[in-house]
Parts: sequence; C-alpha cells; structure tokens
Amino acid sequence: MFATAVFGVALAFLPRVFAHGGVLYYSNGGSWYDGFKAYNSPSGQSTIQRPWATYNPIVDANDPTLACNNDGTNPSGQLTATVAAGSKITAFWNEWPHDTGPMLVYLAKCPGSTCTGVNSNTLSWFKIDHSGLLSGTVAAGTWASGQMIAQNNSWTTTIPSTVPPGAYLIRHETIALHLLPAQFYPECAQIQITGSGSRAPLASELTTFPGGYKSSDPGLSVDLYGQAAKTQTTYVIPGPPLYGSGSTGGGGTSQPPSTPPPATSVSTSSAPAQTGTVAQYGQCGGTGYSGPTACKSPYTCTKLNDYYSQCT
Ligand SMILES: *[C@@H]1O[C@H](CO)[C@@H](O)[C@H](O)[C@H]1NC(C)=O
Ligand SMILES: [Cu+2]
Repeated sequence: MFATAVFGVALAFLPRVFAHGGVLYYSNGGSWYDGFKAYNSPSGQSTIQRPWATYNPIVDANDPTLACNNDGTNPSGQLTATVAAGSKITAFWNEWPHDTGPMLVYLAKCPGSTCTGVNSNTLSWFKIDHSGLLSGTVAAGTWASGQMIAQNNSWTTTIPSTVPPGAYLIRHETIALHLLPAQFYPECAQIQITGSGSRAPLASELTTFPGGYKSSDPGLSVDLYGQAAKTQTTYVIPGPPLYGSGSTGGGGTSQPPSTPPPATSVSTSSAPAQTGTVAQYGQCGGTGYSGPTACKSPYTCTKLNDYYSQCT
C-alpha cells in the first residue's frame, strides 16, 4: 500500500523531470549497485549512494548542496561498496539529454573508518578523472557528456592504484553548458577503497564543494553560442588539477596548465573589492592560503579542514 503510493508519486513527477537526472546505478568488480531513488523517501532505501532529492540541476557554483546534491545527512539504510584501488567503477545515468559539457569524478577521504554520517561539505575532494571537449569546436564539437550518452549513458573510471585505502565518497559529476549559468549534476556514493596505495593527494590537488568552482571559471562561463566558440578548440575543465598530475606523482597530463590551484582561484574572488573582507562562501584560511581572512559581516570564518576555511 505504502509502496504503491510512493510509486504513484514518482510517476506523477517523472514526465516533468526527464530533461534532467543523475547517476542511478554503479558497477564495480562484477557487482551491481542500485542508487538512491530520487523523489522517494529515504525511509526503506538501502543504497551506497547518498540521498538526493530531485532530477533538477544545481545552477549556483556556491550552492551548499554542490558536494553531493543533498544536505549531508544519511538515511538509516546507507551502505558502502568495497572497491579495490586499481579497479574500474562505472556510473550509469538516466537517458541523458545534455551533450555539451565535461564529465568529472572526485574522491574525498572521510576522517574515520566510515563515511556514514559524515557531512560531505566538510571533506576535501581530489579529482581522479575528467574529460571535456574531445574534438571540434566549443560551438559544435564532441563533448565528454556526449560520449557518456553514446556509451549507454555511463562513465567508467579507474580508481588510481596509488590512492591510500580507507573510507571515501566518490563524486560523479556532469556539467551541462547548453544554458548559463552552467548546470551541475553531482551524485556521491560511499566506497571503502582497499589496496596498498600510499600517495595522499597533494594540497594543491584538494578542494571543497562549494568552494572548488566559481561561476566565473572559464569552463563554467563559456558561451557556446558566441562568435568565439565557433573557432575555439580548447576548453578548460573546472576544478583542481588531476590527482597525480603534481610534482610527486606520475601520469595525468590532460589538465591544462592554465588552471590555478584552488587556493589561488578562490583568492581572486569576484566579490566587490573590499580589502580584507571575504564574501560568503569565499576562502578565508587554510594551508597554503595567503589571502584575506576577515569575513564580510555577518559571516564568520569556519574551518572545514586543514586546507580550507570559508566564510559562512
Ligand atoms: C546499459 O545501462 C543499463 C542501466 O541504465 C544497464 O542495465 C545495462 O546493463 C547497460 N548495458 C550494457 C551493455 O552495459
Ligand atoms: Cu536537464
């Protein structure tokens, strides 16, 4: 009876939400994991995915739900998948409608032995995979999200074998650029990474959500319909440099060198110039940060982790 009622509600919503969506399933090492069913109550759902409410995009780079498309709370049925470092994980979207934009995959290590109950806004994220403009021009080229659609609405990523074992959130994201502001579609899942990796991400490879993107980032403000797009063949994928692309790592050469590390990009805040006054969601402290530390009233500087404090 209850299930029928919920199903009825889901059906009533679906026709209006087909233009958007998110990650619905995962597979890894021969195991299949159903995701959270958006539009349904967390009650009774057991899944590795963090709950998310709707198929609608997030359209503000500073949205407090940008990390995992939720409020950071877990339902009682939260599960965790065991995933070997070096193995491939595939995320499956619904029938995806947006073929202009990048695909991005992040990891964040949780402080304890499990991510259950951990607020995703408090974590530091590093990027293990990204893909942007694959060929052609910004106006008429082939994008990673188009490739995702072409391969059964799925995206496969290898968990780097160098990632230290532990409890992580994995954050899959596609960004749609057909309209501005850019549309963010992130979903997270809880995984326990096994293996013997020992390369922790460098400070320059870590970021927070929100905080890691600015609406003025070149990759988030590009106009697909402008004159420049007709000849532009490069696209700067937003976010920090790829894990492993820094000085102590190997591989990962696809990140354009023009993308600054998060601390630098955050300090060039688009807030009105007021020396020593950081706007809401701006960075106000953290390892390697040398910008202003005083928040604009009424916000206060809150430490999210060693690398990032922000005005909230
Ligand atoms: C395509 O994706 C669906 C999930 O959306 C999955 O059930 C199916 O197995 C996939 N097909 C292949 C060939 O991977
Ligand atoms: Cu959409």
